[in-house]
Amino acid sequence: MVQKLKDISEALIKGQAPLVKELVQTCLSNGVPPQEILSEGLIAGMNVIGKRFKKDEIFLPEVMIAARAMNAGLDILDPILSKSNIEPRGKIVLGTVRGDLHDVGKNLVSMMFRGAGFKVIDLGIDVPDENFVDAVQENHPDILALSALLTMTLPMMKTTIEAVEGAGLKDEVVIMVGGAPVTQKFADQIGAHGYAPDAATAVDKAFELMAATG
Ligand code: B1M
Repeated sequence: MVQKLKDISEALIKGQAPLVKELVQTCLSNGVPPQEILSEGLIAGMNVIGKRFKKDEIFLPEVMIAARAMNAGLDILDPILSKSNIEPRGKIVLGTVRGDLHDVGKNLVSMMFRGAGFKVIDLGIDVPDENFVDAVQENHPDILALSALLTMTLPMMKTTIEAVEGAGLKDEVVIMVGGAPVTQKFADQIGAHGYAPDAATAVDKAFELMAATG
């Protein structure tokens, strides 16, 4: 079965979604624990993709295709994992801020987070401040992750953080921001706890921030 888990990683790296699906099913039918399939098959494969992407060895299309294959596997494991009460590594509320319709980067970040074992509550695009606040109140996430692609929508990150603060939730959740026009300096200026320039770094940053806040 160890070979089958390696096969899942390989198929994911090659972006073979139907094969990933089939291999995950086979492993489950053979009694491999879903957590093992997730960590040693899917996450192991996605880690390779994340590293290659970071080093510019592969590019966006390969990442998106691999992410789709990852999701094909996750779709099968998701209901089983939640049923068996296996704790996710953390909970993240994620969305693209108000006025911004770009979702490719956010989706990629979401897939990377999911690939690293986080439960992601994805609010979608054009998300008003109050929806972020409601989602934090309802879900008690470890991290609130905001994405923006337009210079014009950057101020919405600030208003969202102010809304979270206004609702008395700023000390309860770590706020992370990212997207092409976002910089570390901007993140500091608006009072975000963390910034990541890309999807692979976003995962590292999420773990770092969670470790720092205990
Ligand atoms: Co728009 N658009 N767009 N667009 N668009 C840009 C962003 C732009 C740079 C193009 C340009 O002019 N060169 C420009 C913004 C300029 C600026 O403000 N500085 C722009 C503009 C102006 C507009 C419109 C205003 C155009 C118009 O209507 N006149 C309009 C605005 C609509 C709106 O949002 N209200 C608009 C519309 C659109 C489409 C709808 C056509 C389409 C979006 C489709 C979709 O998302 N479903 C679109 C697209 C595709 C782009 C470009 C071409 C590509 C964006 C993309 O998907 N990149 C873009 C030009 C470009 O980036 N080259 C452009 C790939 C993606 C993987 O990268 O999103 O950067 P990215 O995500 C990265 C990182 O940023 C980071 O990780 C990701 C992966 O590594 N990241 C995070 C993202 N979120 C993160 C969160 C994190 C951490 C990291 O933590 C929470």
